[in-house]
Amino acid sequence: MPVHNAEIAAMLDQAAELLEIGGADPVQSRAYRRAARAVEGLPTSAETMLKAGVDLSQLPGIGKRLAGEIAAIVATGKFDLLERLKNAASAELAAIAAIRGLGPKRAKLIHEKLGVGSIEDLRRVVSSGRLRKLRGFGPKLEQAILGALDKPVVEKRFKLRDAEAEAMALIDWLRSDLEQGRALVAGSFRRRRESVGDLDILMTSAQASRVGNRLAAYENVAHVSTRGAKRATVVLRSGLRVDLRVTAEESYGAALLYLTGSKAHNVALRNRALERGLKLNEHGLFHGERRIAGATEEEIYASLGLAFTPPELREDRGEIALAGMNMLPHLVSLSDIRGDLHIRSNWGDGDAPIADMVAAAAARGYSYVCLTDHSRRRGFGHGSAAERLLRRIDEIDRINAQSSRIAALKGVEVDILADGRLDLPDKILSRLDLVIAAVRSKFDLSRERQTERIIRAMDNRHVSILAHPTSRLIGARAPCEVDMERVILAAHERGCHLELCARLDRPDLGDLHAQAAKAMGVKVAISTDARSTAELDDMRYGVDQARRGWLEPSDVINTRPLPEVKKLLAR
Ligand code: DGT
Ligand code: CA
Ligand code: CA
Repeated sequence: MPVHNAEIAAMLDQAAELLEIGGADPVQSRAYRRAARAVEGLPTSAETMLKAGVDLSQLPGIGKRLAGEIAAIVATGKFDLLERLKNAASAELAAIAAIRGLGPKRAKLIHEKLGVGSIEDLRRVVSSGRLRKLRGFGPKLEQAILGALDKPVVEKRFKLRDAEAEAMALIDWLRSDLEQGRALVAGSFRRRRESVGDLDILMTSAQASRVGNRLAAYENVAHVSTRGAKRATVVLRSGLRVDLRVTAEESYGAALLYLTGSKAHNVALRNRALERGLKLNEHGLFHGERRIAGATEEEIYASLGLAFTPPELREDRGEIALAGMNMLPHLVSLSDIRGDLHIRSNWGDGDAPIADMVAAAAARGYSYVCLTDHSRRRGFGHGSAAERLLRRIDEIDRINAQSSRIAALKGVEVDILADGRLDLPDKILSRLDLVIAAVRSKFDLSRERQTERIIRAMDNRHVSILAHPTSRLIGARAPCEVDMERVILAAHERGCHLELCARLDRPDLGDLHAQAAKAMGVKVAISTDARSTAELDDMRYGVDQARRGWLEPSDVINTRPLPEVKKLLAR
Protein backbone atom coordinates (compact mmCIF):
# COMPACT_ATOMS: atom_id res chain seq x y z
CA MET A 1 0.00 0.00 0.00
CA PRO A 2 1.48 3.39 -0.94
CA VAL A 3 2.36 5.74 1.89
CA HIS A 4 1.07 9.28 1.38
CA ASN A 5 3.26 12.28 2.03
CA ALA A 6 0.76 13.46 4.61
CA GLU A 7 1.17 10.22 6.53
CA ILE A 8 4.96 10.53 6.49
CA ALA A 9 4.70 14.13 7.69
CA ALA A 10 2.31 13.11 10.46
CA MET A 11 4.74 10.44 11.64
CA LEU A 12 7.64 12.89 11.63
CA ASP A 13 5.57 15.45 13.54
CA GLN A 14 4.51 12.91 16.11
CA ALA A 15 8.09 11.83 16.60
CA ALA A 16 9.12 15.46 17.08
CA GLU A 17 6.47 15.93 19.73
CA LEU A 18 7.44 12.82 21.64
CA LEU A 19 11.11 13.75 21.44
CA GLU A 20 10.26 17.10 22.95
CA ILE A 21 8.23 15.61 25.75
CA GLY A 22 10.95 13.07 26.42
CA GLY A 23 13.47 15.86 26.82
CA ALA A 24 15.59 15.18 23.77
CA ASP A 25 17.89 17.79 22.27
CA PRO A 26 15.58 20.46 20.79
CA VAL A 27 17.72 20.48 17.66
CA GLN A 28 16.61 16.93 17.02
CA SER A 29 12.89 17.56 17.34
CA ARG A 30 13.17 20.68 15.24
CA ALA A 31 14.85 18.67 12.51
CA TYR A 32 11.89 16.26 12.39
CA ARG A 33 9.41 19.10 12.24
CA ARG A 34 11.35 20.77 9.44
CA ALA A 35 11.46 17.50 7.55
CA ALA A 36 7.72 17.06 8.03
CA ARG A 37 7.07 20.44 6.42
CA ALA A 38 9.48 19.59 3.60
CA VAL A 39 7.71 16.31 2.87
CA GLU A 40 4.35 18.07 2.88
CA GLY A 41 5.67 20.51 0.33
CA LEU A 42 6.95 17.90 -2.12
CA PRO A 43 5.54 18.27 -5.62
CA THR A 44 4.74 14.56 -5.88
CA SER A 45 4.74 11.58 -3.56
CA ALA A 46 8.02 10.72 -1.87
CA GLU A 47 7.57 7.21 -3.13
CA THR A 48 7.45 8.31 -6.76
CA MET A 49 10.51 10.48 -6.25
CA LEU A 50 12.47 7.65 -4.68
CA LYS A 51 11.50 5.30 -7.48
CA ALA A 52 12.72 7.91 -9.96
CA GLY A 53 16.06 7.89 -8.15
CA VAL A 54 15.80 11.33 -6.57
CA ASP A 55 18.18 11.81 -3.64
CA LEU A 56 15.93 13.22 -0.93
CA SER A 57 18.87 14.44 1.14
CA GLN A 58 19.46 17.06 -1.52
CA LEU A 59 16.15 18.69 -0.63
CA PRO A 60 16.12 21.62 1.78
CA GLY A 61 15.16 20.52 5.29
CA ILE A 62 16.09 16.89 4.77
CA GLY A 63 19.51 15.65 5.78
CA LYS A 64 21.23 12.33 5.10
CA ARG A 65 19.81 10.53 8.13
CA LEU A 66 16.29 11.79 7.55
CA ALA A 67 16.42 10.83 3.89
CA GLY A 68 17.24 7.30 4.98
CA GLU A 69 14.44 7.28 7.54
CA ILE A 70 11.92 8.54 4.99
CA ALA A 71 13.00 5.86 2.52
CA ALA A 72 12.46 3.26 5.24
CA ILE A 73 8.99 4.63 5.97
CA VAL A 74 8.11 4.44 2.28
CA ALA A 75 9.43 0.88 2.10
CA THR A 76 7.82 -0.49 5.28
CA GLY A 77 4.96 1.91 6.10
CA LYS A 78 6.46 2.16 9.59
CA PHE A 79 8.74 4.59 11.37
CA ASP A 80 10.97 2.69 13.78
CA LEU A 81 11.98 5.69 15.84
CA LEU A 82 8.34 6.66 16.32
CA GLU A 83 7.41 3.16 17.42
CA ARG A 84 10.22 3.20 19.97
CA LEU A 85 9.29 6.65 21.24
CA LYS A 86 5.66 5.62 21.57
CA ASN A 87 6.57 2.66 23.68
CA ALA A 88 8.76 4.78 25.89
CA ALA A 89 6.52 7.80 26.29
CA SER A 90 3.78 7.76 28.77
CA ALA A 91 0.47 8.42 27.08
CA GLU A 92 -0.54 10.43 30.13
CA LEU A 93 2.37 12.76 29.66
CA ALA A 94 1.30 13.34 26.08
CA ALA A 95 -2.21 14.10 27.31
CA ILE A 96 -0.81 16.63 29.77
CA ALA A 97 1.16 18.30 27.01
CA ALA A 98 -2.05 18.56 25.01
CA ILE A 99 -3.74 20.69 27.69
CA ARG A 100 -4.23 24.18 26.45
CA GLY A 101 -1.59 26.51 27.85
CA LEU A 102 0.89 23.79 28.75
CA GLY A 103 2.62 22.27 25.75
CA PRO A 104 5.46 19.74 25.65
CA LYS A 105 8.12 21.93 27.29
CA ARG A 106 6.11 22.73 30.39
CA ALA A 107 4.78 19.18 30.62
CA LYS A 108 8.33 17.97 30.73
CA LEU A 109 9.29 20.57 33.34
CA ILE A 110 6.50 19.68 35.75
CA HIS A 111 7.28 16.02 35.20
CA GLU A 112 10.88 16.58 36.23
CA LYS A 113 10.36 19.06 39.05
CA LEU A 114 7.11 17.87 40.57
CA GLY A 115 6.91 14.31 39.38
CA VAL A 116 3.66 14.92 37.55
CA GLY A 117 3.01 11.90 35.37
CA SER A 118 -0.76 11.92 35.07
CA ILE A 119 -3.75 14.24 34.84
CA GLU A 120 -4.57 13.32 38.44
CA ASP A 121 -1.06 14.34 39.57
CA LEU A 122 -1.54 17.59 37.74
CA ARG A 123 -4.82 18.27 39.48
CA ARG A 124 -3.16 17.60 42.80
CA VAL A 125 -0.21 19.95 42.31
CA VAL A 126 -2.54 22.67 41.14
CA SER A 127 -4.86 22.42 44.15
CA SER A 128 -1.99 22.18 46.63
CA GLY A 129 -0.52 25.37 45.18
CA ARG A 130 2.78 23.70 44.27
CA LEU A 131 2.46 24.38 40.60
CA ARG A 132 2.33 28.15 40.90
CA LYS A 133 5.61 28.14 42.83
CA LEU A 134 7.45 26.92 39.76
CA ARG A 135 9.15 29.57 37.71
CA GLY A 136 6.96 30.64 34.82
CA PHE A 137 3.77 29.17 36.30
CA GLY A 138 1.70 32.05 37.65
CA PRO A 139 -1.86 32.02 38.99
CA LYS A 140 -3.10 32.92 35.51
CA LEU A 141 -1.71 29.78 33.93
CA GLU A 142 -3.00 27.83 36.90
CA GLN A 143 -6.50 29.15 36.25
CA ALA A 144 -6.21 28.26 32.57
CA ILE A 145 -5.14 24.71 33.44
CA LEU A 146 -7.98 24.30 35.92
CA GLY A 147 -10.42 25.51 33.30
CA ALA A 148 -9.03 23.07 30.74
CA LEU A 149 -9.20 20.20 33.25
CA ASP A 150 -12.83 20.93 34.03
CA LYS A 151 -14.03 21.07 30.47
CA PRO A 152 -11.42 19.59 28.16
CA VAL A 153 -13.37 20.41 25.02
CA VAL A 154 -15.41 23.53 24.61
CA GLU A 155 -18.67 22.83 22.85
CA LYS A 156 -18.18 24.15 19.40
CA ARG A 157 -20.60 23.27 16.64
CA PHE A 158 -19.70 23.15 12.99
CA LYS A 159 -21.83 24.30 10.11
CA LEU A 160 -23.17 21.37 8.14
CA ARG A 161 -21.47 22.57 4.98
CA ASP A 162 -18.03 22.77 6.61
CA ALA A 163 -18.49 19.43 8.32
CA GLU A 164 -19.55 17.93 5.02
CA ALA A 165 -16.38 19.01 3.25
CA GLU A 166 -14.31 17.39 5.99
CA ALA A 167 -16.49 14.30 6.11
CA MET A 168 -16.35 13.59 2.38
CA ALA A 169 -12.56 13.83 2.23
CA LEU A 170 -12.19 11.63 5.29
CA ILE A 171 -14.66 9.02 4.02
CA ASP A 172 -12.72 8.86 0.74
CA TRP A 173 -9.56 8.23 2.72
CA LEU A 174 -11.16 5.49 4.81
CA ARG A 175 -12.88 3.86 1.83
CA SER A 176 -9.73 3.75 -0.27
CA ASP A 177 -8.33 1.29 2.26
CA LEU A 178 -11.39 -0.93 2.32
CA GLU A 179 -11.32 -4.04 0.24
CA GLN A 180 -14.89 -4.67 1.22
CA GLY A 181 -17.21 -3.04 3.63
CA ARG A 182 -18.92 0.25 4.07
CA ALA A 183 -18.31 3.65 5.57
CA LEU A 184 -21.01 6.17 6.32
CA VAL A 185 -21.43 9.29 8.42
CA ALA A 186 -24.28 8.92 10.91
CA GLY A 187 -25.26 11.19 13.84
CA SER A 188 -26.66 14.68 13.43
CA PHE A 189 -24.81 14.86 10.10
CA ARG A 190 -27.04 12.17 8.63
CA ARG A 191 -30.09 13.82 10.18
CA ARG A 192 -28.89 16.93 8.33
CA ARG A 193 -28.96 19.26 11.27
CA GLU A 194 -27.81 22.73 10.26
CA SER A 195 -24.86 22.34 12.59
CA VAL A 196 -23.12 19.27 13.96
CA GLY A 197 -21.24 18.71 17.21
CA ASP A 198 -19.01 15.99 15.83
CA LEU A 199 -18.87 13.37 13.07
CA ASP A 200 -19.99 9.84 13.88
CA ILE A 201 -18.65 7.42 11.31
CA LEU A 202 -19.78 3.85 11.02
CA MET A 203 -17.80 1.24 9.10
CA THR A 204 -17.92 -2.42 8.40
CA SER A 205 -14.64 -4.08 7.64
CA ALA A 206 -13.13 -7.50 7.51
CA GLN A 207 -10.05 -6.06 9.19
CA ALA A 208 -11.60 -4.03 11.98
CA SER A 209 -8.30 -3.54 13.74
CA ARG A 210 -6.81 -1.77 10.74
CA VAL A 211 -9.51 0.88 10.63
CA GLY A 212 -8.39 2.83 13.69
CA ASN A 213 -4.85 3.05 12.40
CA ARG A 214 -6.09 4.19 9.05
CA LEU A 215 -8.06 6.98 10.71
CA ALA A 216 -5.12 7.99 12.88
CA ALA A 217 -2.90 8.26 9.81
CA TYR A 218 -5.26 10.71 8.09
CA GLU A 219 -3.42 13.89 7.17
CA ASN A 220 -5.86 16.21 8.91
CA VAL A 221 -5.78 14.45 12.26
CA ALA A 222 -4.40 16.74 14.96
CA HIS A 223 -4.84 14.46 17.91
CA VAL A 224 -5.76 10.84 18.53
CA SER A 225 -7.90 10.59 21.67
CA THR A 226 -8.60 6.88 21.73
CA ARG A 227 -7.81 4.02 19.41
CA GLY A 228 -9.18 0.56 20.01
CA ALA A 229 -10.08 -2.47 17.97
CA LYS A 230 -13.64 -1.37 17.21
CA ARG A 231 -13.66 2.32 17.88
CA ALA A 232 -11.47 5.34 17.68
CA THR A 233 -11.82 9.03 18.37
CA VAL A 234 -9.66 11.71 16.83
CA VAL A 235 -9.74 15.48 16.59
CA LEU A 236 -9.11 17.00 13.18
CA ARG A 237 -7.00 20.10 12.68
CA SER A 238 -10.14 22.18 12.36
CA GLY A 239 -11.16 21.08 15.88
CA LEU A 240 -13.89 18.81 14.53
CA ARG A 241 -14.06 15.56 16.48
CA VAL A 242 -14.55 12.24 14.73
CA ASP A 243 -16.00 9.19 16.46
CA LEU A 244 -15.43 6.04 14.46
CA ARG A 245 -17.07 2.70 15.08
CA VAL A 246 -16.62 -0.58 13.33
CA THR A 247 -19.45 -3.07 13.27
CA ALA A 248 -20.21 -6.47 11.80
CA GLU A 249 -22.35 -6.71 8.67
CA GLU A 250 -25.14 -8.48 10.53
CA SER A 251 -25.58 -5.59 12.94
CA TYR A 252 -24.88 -2.77 10.50
CA GLY A 253 -28.51 -1.59 10.46
CA ALA A 254 -28.78 -1.61 14.24
CA ALA A 255 -25.50 0.26 14.65
CA LEU A 256 -26.51 2.77 11.99
CA LEU A 257 -29.87 3.30 13.62
CA TYR A 258 -28.24 3.79 17.00
CA LEU A 259 -25.52 6.09 15.78
CA THR A 260 -27.83 8.19 13.63
CA GLY A 261 -30.02 9.05 16.60
CA SER A 262 -31.36 11.29 17.69
CA LYS A 263 -31.01 10.08 21.21
CA ALA A 264 -34.68 10.89 21.81
CA HIS A 265 -35.72 8.87 18.75
CA ASN A 266 -33.55 5.96 19.93
CA VAL A 267 -35.08 5.98 23.38
CA ALA A 268 -38.60 6.02 21.95
CA LEU A 269 -37.76 3.12 19.61
CA ARG A 270 -36.26 1.12 22.44
CA ASN A 271 -39.39 1.64 24.53
CA ARG A 272 -41.55 0.52 21.63
CA ALA A 273 -39.42 -2.62 21.39
CA LEU A 274 -39.81 -3.26 25.13
CA GLU A 275 -43.59 -2.92 24.85
CA ARG A 276 -43.43 -5.77 22.34
CA GLY A 277 -41.24 -7.92 24.51
CA LEU A 278 -38.18 -7.18 22.39
CA LYS A 279 -34.82 -5.65 23.08
CA LEU A 280 -33.21 -3.08 20.77
CA ASN A 281 -29.58 -2.06 21.00
CA GLU A 282 -26.73 -1.22 18.65
CA HIS A 283 -26.22 -4.93 17.87
CA GLY A 284 -29.72 -5.71 16.75
CA LEU A 285 -33.32 -6.30 17.68
CA PHE A 286 -33.59 -9.33 19.94
CA HIS A 287 -36.28 -11.70 21.08
CA GLY A 288 -34.64 -13.26 24.08
CA GLU A 289 -31.24 -14.31 22.79
CA ARG A 290 -32.35 -14.52 19.19
CA ARG A 291 -31.57 -11.67 16.84
CA ILE A 292 -34.68 -11.04 14.74
CA ALA A 293 -33.35 -8.02 12.84
CA GLY A 294 -30.17 -5.99 12.61
CA ALA A 295 -28.56 -5.99 9.17
CA THR A 296 -30.62 -3.09 7.84
CA GLU A 297 -32.55 -0.21 9.35
CA GLU A 298 -35.52 -1.16 7.17
CA GLU A 299 -35.90 -4.59 8.74
CA ILE A 300 -35.66 -3.16 12.23
CA TYR A 301 -38.37 -0.56 11.59
CA ALA A 302 -40.50 -3.24 9.92
CA SER A 303 -40.07 -5.62 12.86
CA LEU A 304 -41.27 -2.85 15.16
CA GLY A 305 -44.32 -2.29 12.96
CA LEU A 306 -42.99 1.00 11.66
CA ALA A 307 -42.50 2.52 8.22
CA PHE A 308 -38.91 3.38 7.38
CA THR A 309 -38.32 6.80 8.88
CA PRO A 310 -36.03 9.19 6.99
CA PRO A 311 -33.13 10.36 9.20
CA GLU A 312 -34.24 14.00 8.95
CA LEU A 313 -37.42 13.11 10.85
CA ARG A 314 -35.77 11.20 13.68
CA GLU A 315 -36.18 13.80 16.42
CA ASP A 316 -39.05 12.29 18.39
CA ARG A 317 -41.44 15.00 17.28
CA GLY A 318 -44.29 12.63 16.53
CA GLU A 319 -42.69 10.69 13.69
CA ILE A 320 -42.85 7.32 15.44
CA ALA A 321 -46.61 7.42 15.92
CA LEU A 322 -47.06 8.39 12.26
CA ALA A 323 -44.63 5.68 11.12
CA GLY A 324 -46.77 3.21 13.05
CA MET A 325 -49.79 4.25 10.98
CA ASN A 326 -47.77 4.41 7.79
CA MET A 327 -48.60 8.09 7.54
CA LEU A 328 -45.19 9.72 7.42
CA PRO A 329 -44.96 12.76 5.14
CA HIS A 330 -43.48 12.19 1.67
CA LEU A 331 -40.63 14.61 2.06
CA VAL A 332 -39.58 17.04 -0.61
CA SER A 333 -36.31 16.17 -2.33
CA LEU A 334 -33.84 18.05 -4.48
CA SER A 335 -35.17 16.53 -7.68
CA ASP A 336 -38.58 18.10 -6.97
CA ILE A 337 -37.11 21.61 -7.20
CA ARG A 338 -37.91 23.38 -10.48
CA GLY A 339 -36.42 26.80 -9.90
CA ASP A 340 -34.73 29.24 -7.58
CA LEU A 341 -36.69 32.35 -6.63
CA HIS A 342 -33.94 34.36 -4.98
CA ILE A 343 -30.58 34.89 -6.65
CA ARG A 344 -28.27 37.84 -7.19
CA SER A 345 -26.19 39.11 -10.08
CA ASN A 346 -23.49 41.71 -10.54
CA TRP A 347 -26.25 44.29 -10.81
CA GLY A 348 -26.30 43.98 -7.05
CA ASP A 349 -23.56 42.43 -4.95
CA GLY A 350 -23.37 39.14 -6.83
CA ASP A 351 -20.33 38.02 -8.83
CA ALA A 352 -21.78 37.09 -12.19
CA PRO A 353 -23.75 38.81 -14.95
CA ILE A 354 -27.45 38.00 -15.12
CA ALA A 355 -26.97 35.95 -18.30
CA ASP A 356 -24.41 33.71 -16.56
CA MET A 357 -26.60 33.17 -13.53
CA VAL A 358 -29.56 32.30 -15.74
CA ALA A 359 -27.48 29.89 -17.84
CA ALA A 360 -26.14 28.25 -14.69
CA ALA A 361 -29.68 27.80 -13.37
CA ALA A 362 -30.73 26.26 -16.69
CA ALA A 363 -27.75 23.92 -16.49
CA ARG A 364 -29.12 22.70 -13.18
CA GLY A 365 -32.31 21.67 -14.91
CA TYR A 366 -34.42 24.54 -13.62
CA SER A 367 -37.27 25.92 -15.68
CA TYR A 368 -37.34 29.31 -13.98
CA VAL A 369 -35.19 31.56 -11.87
CA CYS A 370 -35.84 34.93 -10.29
CA LEU A 371 -33.28 37.74 -10.15
CA THR A 372 -33.79 39.60 -6.91
CA ASP A 373 -30.84 41.97 -6.49
CA HIS A 374 -31.88 44.08 -3.58
CA SER A 375 -32.79 47.70 -3.51
CA ARG A 376 -29.71 49.61 -2.52
CA ARG A 377 -30.80 52.66 -0.81
CA ARG A 378 -27.62 53.60 0.91
CA GLY A 379 -25.63 56.13 -1.06
CA PHE A 380 -27.92 56.07 -4.07
CA GLY A 381 -31.14 57.77 -3.15
CA HIS A 382 -34.46 56.57 -4.40
CA GLY A 383 -34.26 58.03 -7.85
CA SER A 384 -31.16 56.21 -8.97
CA ALA A 385 -31.98 52.91 -7.23
CA ALA A 386 -35.32 52.86 -9.05
CA GLU A 387 -33.75 53.81 -12.35
CA ARG A 388 -31.24 51.06 -12.03
CA LEU A 389 -33.97 48.59 -11.28
CA LEU A 390 -35.81 49.60 -14.44
CA ARG A 391 -32.68 49.06 -16.50
CA ARG A 392 -32.27 45.65 -14.89
CA ILE A 393 -35.82 44.80 -15.95
CA ASP A 394 -34.88 45.66 -19.55
CA GLU A 395 -31.80 43.49 -19.33
CA ILE A 396 -33.86 40.51 -18.13
CA ASP A 397 -36.33 41.08 -20.97
CA ARG A 398 -33.42 40.96 -23.42
CA ILE A 399 -32.13 37.71 -21.95
CA ASN A 400 -35.55 36.10 -22.06
CA ALA A 401 -35.89 37.10 -25.70
CA GLN A 402 -32.62 35.35 -26.52
CA SER A 403 -33.36 31.99 -24.98
CA SER A 404 -36.45 30.01 -24.15
CA ARG A 405 -34.70 27.25 -22.17
CA ILE A 406 -35.55 28.87 -18.89
CA ALA A 407 -37.72 31.79 -17.78
CA ALA A 408 -35.92 34.61 -15.98
CA LEU A 409 -38.24 36.41 -13.61
CA LYS A 410 -37.86 39.99 -12.44
CA GLY A 411 -37.74 40.40 -8.73
CA VAL A 412 -36.30 42.43 -5.94
CA GLU A 413 -35.38 41.91 -2.33
CA VAL A 414 -36.63 45.06 -0.75
CA ASP A 415 -35.65 46.28 2.70
CA ILE A 416 -38.30 46.65 5.34
CA LEU A 417 -37.77 50.06 6.94
CA ALA A 418 -37.94 50.47 10.70
CA ASP A 419 -41.60 51.45 10.59
CA GLY A 420 -42.61 48.59 8.30
CA ARG A 421 -42.76 50.56 5.06
CA LEU A 422 -40.74 49.31 2.11
CA ASP A 423 -37.65 50.86 0.65
CA LEU A 424 -39.08 51.21 -2.88
CA PRO A 425 -42.29 52.90 -4.08
CA ASP A 426 -45.30 50.77 -5.06
CA LYS A 427 -45.08 52.18 -8.59
CA ILE A 428 -41.80 50.34 -9.06
CA LEU A 429 -42.78 47.22 -7.13
CA SER A 430 -45.81 46.76 -9.37
CA ARG A 431 -43.50 46.25 -12.36
CA LEU A 432 -41.95 43.12 -10.87
CA ASP A 433 -42.88 39.45 -10.96
CA LEU A 434 -41.78 38.93 -7.36
CA VAL A 435 -41.17 41.19 -4.39
CA ILE A 436 -39.33 39.64 -1.44
CA ALA A 437 -39.39 41.73 1.72
CA ALA A 438 -36.57 41.34 4.22
CA VAL A 439 -35.31 42.78 7.47
CA ARG A 440 -31.79 43.96 6.86
CA SER A 441 -31.32 46.64 9.50
CA LYS A 442 -32.53 47.62 12.97
CA PHE A 443 -32.32 44.17 14.45
CA ASP A 444 -32.54 45.50 17.97
CA LEU A 445 -36.15 46.67 18.10
CA SER A 446 -38.28 45.24 20.88
CA ARG A 447 -39.98 41.96 20.09
CA GLU A 448 -43.32 43.71 19.88
CA ARG A 449 -42.15 46.43 17.48
CA GLN A 450 -40.11 44.03 15.37
CA THR A 451 -43.11 41.76 14.91
CA GLU A 452 -45.39 44.70 14.07
CA ARG A 453 -42.84 46.01 11.60
CA ILE A 454 -42.70 42.73 9.71
CA ILE A 455 -46.45 42.28 9.66
CA ARG A 456 -46.90 45.82 8.34
CA ALA A 457 -44.51 45.05 5.50
CA MET A 458 -46.69 42.09 4.53
CA ASP A 459 -49.69 44.45 4.45
CA ASN A 460 -48.23 45.72 1.19
CA ARG A 461 -49.96 43.69 -1.49
CA HIS A 462 -46.90 43.63 -3.71
CA VAL A 463 -44.99 41.53 -1.20
CA SER A 464 -45.33 37.80 -1.99
CA ILE A 465 -42.50 36.36 0.07
CA LEU A 466 -41.04 37.28 3.43
CA ALA A 467 -37.34 36.47 3.75
CA HIS A 468 -34.93 36.46 6.69
CA PRO A 469 -37.64 37.04 9.26
CA THR A 470 -35.25 36.42 12.14
CA SER A 471 -32.07 37.50 10.38
CA ARG A 472 -29.99 34.96 12.10
CA LEU A 473 -26.36 34.62 11.17
CA ILE A 474 -25.01 31.56 12.92
CA GLY A 475 -22.24 32.54 15.25
CA ALA A 476 -22.50 36.19 14.31
CA ARG A 477 -25.70 38.00 15.11
CA ALA A 478 -28.08 36.87 17.82
CA PRO A 479 -31.47 36.16 16.30
CA CYS A 480 -33.58 39.24 16.24
CA GLU A 481 -36.52 38.87 18.53
CA VAL A 482 -39.67 38.16 16.57
CA ASP A 483 -42.89 36.44 17.46
CA MET A 484 -42.72 33.93 14.64
CA GLU A 485 -46.07 32.45 15.43
CA ARG A 486 -47.75 35.80 14.85
CA VAL A 487 -45.69 36.40 11.73
CA ILE A 488 -46.68 33.05 10.26
CA LEU A 489 -50.32 33.62 11.10
CA ALA A 490 -50.18 37.10 9.52
CA ALA A 491 -48.56 35.60 6.40
CA HIS A 492 -51.40 33.12 6.21
CA GLU A 493 -54.05 35.82 6.52
CA ARG A 494 -52.41 37.88 3.77
CA GLY A 495 -51.62 35.10 1.32
CA CYS A 496 -47.90 35.74 1.77
CA HIS A 497 -45.27 33.00 1.66
CA LEU A 498 -42.11 32.46 3.66
CA GLU A 499 -38.61 31.94 2.38
CA LEU A 500 -36.37 29.19 3.69
CA CYS A 501 -32.89 30.35 2.85
CA ALA A 502 -30.57 27.53 1.85
CA ARG A 503 -27.43 29.38 2.81
CA LEU A 504 -26.56 27.75 6.06
CA ASP A 505 -24.90 30.82 7.50
CA ARG A 506 -28.35 32.27 7.47
CA PRO A 507 -31.06 29.67 7.87
CA ASP A 508 -33.33 32.10 9.58
CA LEU A 509 -36.40 30.07 8.87
CA GLY A 510 -35.29 27.00 10.77
CA ASP A 511 -36.72 23.51 10.54
CA LEU A 512 -39.15 24.19 13.37
CA HIS A 513 -40.46 27.37 11.75
CA ALA A 514 -40.91 25.52 8.47
CA GLN A 515 -42.90 22.90 10.31
CA ALA A 516 -45.02 25.62 11.95
CA ALA A 517 -45.60 27.28 8.57
CA LYS A 518 -46.78 23.99 7.12
CA ALA A 519 -49.09 23.46 10.08
CA MET A 520 -50.65 26.89 9.49
CA GLY A 521 -50.97 26.34 5.75
CA VAL A 522 -48.27 28.83 4.74
CA LYS A 523 -46.17 27.80 1.76
CA VAL A 524 -42.42 28.00 1.70
CA ALA A 525 -40.01 29.02 -1.04
CA ILE A 526 -36.64 27.28 -0.74
CA SER A 527 -34.12 29.73 -2.16
CA THR A 528 -30.35 30.05 -2.27
CA ASP A 529 -29.85 33.82 -2.35
CA ALA A 530 -26.88 32.77 -4.53
CA ARG A 531 -24.25 35.40 -5.18
CA SER A 532 -22.35 33.21 -7.62
CA THR A 533 -23.16 30.38 -9.99
CA ALA A 534 -21.57 27.90 -7.58
CA GLU A 535 -23.85 28.97 -4.75
CA LEU A 536 -26.84 27.78 -6.73
CA ASP A 537 -25.79 24.32 -5.54
CA ASP A 538 -26.61 25.28 -1.96
CA MET A 539 -30.21 24.43 -2.80
CA ARG A 540 -29.71 20.97 -1.37
CA TYR A 541 -28.95 22.37 2.09
CA GLY A 542 -32.24 24.23 1.97
CA VAL A 543 -34.00 21.04 0.96
CA ASP A 544 -32.35 19.30 3.94
CA GLN A 545 -33.83 21.83 6.35
CA ALA A 546 -37.21 21.67 4.62
CA ARG A 547 -37.18 17.90 5.09
CA ARG A 548 -36.34 18.36 8.75
CA GLY A 549 -39.41 20.63 8.84
CA TRP A 550 -41.54 17.80 7.41
CA LEU A 551 -42.23 19.69 4.17
CA GLU A 552 -43.67 17.81 1.23
CA PRO A 553 -43.42 18.94 -2.39
CA SER A 554 -46.87 20.53 -2.19
CA ASP A 555 -45.70 22.75 0.70
CA VAL A 556 -42.91 24.22 -1.38
CA ILE A 557 -43.61 26.88 -4.01
CA ASN A 558 -40.64 26.19 -6.22
CA THR A 559 -41.54 22.56 -6.84
CA ARG A 560 -44.37 23.78 -9.05
CA PRO A 561 -44.40 24.59 -12.73
CA LEU A 562 -44.10 28.28 -13.59
CA PRO A 563 -47.78 29.03 -14.29
CA GLU A 564 -48.70 27.72 -10.83
CA VAL A 565 -45.85 29.65 -9.24
CA LYS A 566 -47.11 32.83 -10.87
CA LYS A 567 -50.58 32.19 -9.52
CA LEU A 568 -49.21 31.63 -6.02
CA LEU A 569 -47.11 34.78 -6.15
CA ALA A 570 -50.03 36.98 -7.22
CA ARG A 571 -51.88 38.05 -4.09
P1 DGT B 1 -24.24 16.33 17.73
O1 DGT B 1 -23.00 15.53 17.53
O2 DGT B 1 -24.27 17.06 19.02
O3 DGT B 1 -24.54 17.25 16.58
O4 DGT B 1 -25.50 15.32 17.80
P2 DGT B 1 -25.55 13.75 17.57
O5 DGT B 1 -26.99 13.39 17.49
O6 DGT B 1 -24.70 13.36 16.43
O7 DGT B 1 -25.03 13.18 18.95
P3 DGT B 1 -23.74 12.35 19.36
O8 DGT B 1 -22.61 12.56 18.44
O9 DGT B 1 -23.51 12.69 20.79
O10 DGT B 1 -24.21 10.84 19.32
C1 DGT B 1 -24.46 10.20 18.11
C2 DGT B 1 -25.67 9.33 18.24
O11 DGT B 1 -25.44 8.28 19.17
C3 DGT B 1 -26.90 10.05 18.77
O12 DGT B 1 -27.58 10.75 17.75
C4 DGT B 1 -27.69 8.92 19.33
C5 DGT B 1 -26.64 7.98 19.84
N1 DGT B 1 -26.48 8.17 21.29
C6 DGT B 1 -25.52 8.87 21.90
N2 DGT B 1 -25.69 8.80 23.24
C7 DGT B 1 -26.78 8.05 23.45
C8 DGT B 1 -27.48 7.62 24.62
O13 DGT B 1 -27.11 7.92 25.74
N3 DGT B 1 -28.59 6.85 24.43
C9 DGT B 1 -29.02 6.50 23.18
N4 DGT B 1 -30.11 5.76 23.07
N5 DGT B 1 -28.39 6.89 22.08
C10 DGT B 1 -27.29 7.66 22.21
CA1 CA C 1 -22.43 13.69 16.30
CA1 CA D 1 -20.37 11.58 18.66
